[in-house]
Amino acid sequence: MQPLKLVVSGAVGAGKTTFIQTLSETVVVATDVEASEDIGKTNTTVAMDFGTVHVGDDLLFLFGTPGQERFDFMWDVLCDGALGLLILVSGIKPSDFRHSRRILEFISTRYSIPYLVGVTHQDHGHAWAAEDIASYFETPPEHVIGIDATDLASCKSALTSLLAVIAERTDLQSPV
Ligand SMILES: Nc1nc2c(ncn2[C@@H]2O[C@H](COP(=O)(O)OP(=O)(O)OP(=O)(O)O)[C@@H](O)[C@H]2O)c(=O)[nH]1
Ligand SMILES: [Mg+2]
Repeated sequence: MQPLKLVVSGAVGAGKTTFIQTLSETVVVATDVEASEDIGKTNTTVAMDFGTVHVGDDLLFLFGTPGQERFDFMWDVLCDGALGLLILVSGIKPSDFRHSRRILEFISTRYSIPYLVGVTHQDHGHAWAAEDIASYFETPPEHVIGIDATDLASCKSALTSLLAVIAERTDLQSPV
């Protein structure tokens, strides 16, 4: 069976690399290097992350994009043929919400693929909740989920929700 390709995107530090590292059953191919400018953390992804995970009999390929805008050209490379998109937003970085919303609008329009928004850092007491981000992004609340990207059960739950969104969209597009 063909592996299913999913893309994980979002702003710098949203938790893309962490999410893929938490879920992957194989050693993650990561391209993190020391950031050459002040982005609020030491390392950043410059090309992609790649990991794999099974859900039932399905093999999923997880591709993570870089967060910095200067690497936006990687989106075309990584989103080609993708079945679904997970946009991660850090729930403790409200200063990034506007940029994250732009990423969601740009990427979902350009590639027209089903998406789920994951609000990370839910293990921090003061993180923004999924329903608040849904309202800010003007996105149906069922398409936004809170995540702790360091926790396997939480990442699996997000993956299951994304697969449900993909299945829902596929059903809608199937000829009757
Ligand atoms: N506690 C906690 N830490 C998180 C969570 N998500 C990410 N982090 C931490 O946040 C930092 C940044 O996470 P990364 O996974 O590198 O973020 P990224 O989106 O890949 O960032 P770029 O590649 O620079 O765009 C790391 O120290 C992670 O451990 C979360 O849900 N909970
Ligand atoms: Mg990264």
